[in-house]
Amino acid sequence: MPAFDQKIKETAALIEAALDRHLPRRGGPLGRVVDAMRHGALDGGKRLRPFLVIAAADMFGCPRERSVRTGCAVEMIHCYSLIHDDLPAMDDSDLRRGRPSVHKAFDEATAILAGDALLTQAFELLAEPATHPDAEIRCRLALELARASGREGMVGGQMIDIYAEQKAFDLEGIEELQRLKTGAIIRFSAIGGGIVGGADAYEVDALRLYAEDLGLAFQIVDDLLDAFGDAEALGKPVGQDADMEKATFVKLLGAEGARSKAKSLVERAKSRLDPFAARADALKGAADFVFARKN
Ligand code: GRG
Repeated sequence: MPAFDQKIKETAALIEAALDRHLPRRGGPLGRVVDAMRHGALDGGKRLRPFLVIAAADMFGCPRERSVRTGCAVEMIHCYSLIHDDLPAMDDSDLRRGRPSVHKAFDEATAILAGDALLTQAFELLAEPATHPDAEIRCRLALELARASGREGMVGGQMIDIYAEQKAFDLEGIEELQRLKTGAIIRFSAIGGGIVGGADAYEVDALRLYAEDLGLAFQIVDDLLDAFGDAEALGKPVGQDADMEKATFVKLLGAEGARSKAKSLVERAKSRLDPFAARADALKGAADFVFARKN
């Protein structure tokens, strides 16, 4: 197995174990929402966002407990967004990560509550002193994650996306939509790792520039996978964008145009990390991984 694949698998195992600890099973009616949270958050996913957090934090010698907690917070937000996105009111998907989506395995009310509880627990995790002894750092993490997740971030992007289904979007419009919908959480992952690791303002800025290019490349590859990928490898149906007549990078640029744009964004993302020299190898590997991924 290539060294990077091994590395991201090791991080995924760390995150899986930590999420398992943060979501202890319990009995009674309350236990049902915990089971649904576990269904949505455990046992699946590449854990790319926590990988970015941990790889960025490692560059500054951050203790693993702090970066794993920050990584779990961002993964909880990501999983909440997938649970809600799969609901009949949004993308209406029965399958996620090769398994029934949460509202199929449970029911819609439980899926809404499970998403809500993951969203709120993410901020609980960041606010707890074990994330960082300095309350100002914890507050900065919560502020940045709130901005990335909410009105001017992922939620705003999702709103535009739902509206855009009836509208023709140009390249600029779709870049703006994706900067919010998927880009904002990827951006948080890199800068959050820097913040929890004690990066200075200049270093956080370099991470931000890296992640902005990476987030866009990630979305372009996502569009390519939806158009040309393998449903089994993806763990979800393909061709959904075309079925819903969505504006995508593939539709606007063609397959080759989209692929070459993703490649040049990945190369530029890596060059943003030059100031960190070899310390940034894991983040550079993540950029290549995003371009080459099959799911
Ligand atoms: C419901 C508020 C709200 C927002 C939903 C991110 C999102 C907004 C919806 C997800 C729809 C989607 C499939 C978007 C494409 C990009 C994306 C987030 C793909 C899934 O992320 P991966 O590939 O998934 O990192 P894994 O399963 O590996 O974690």
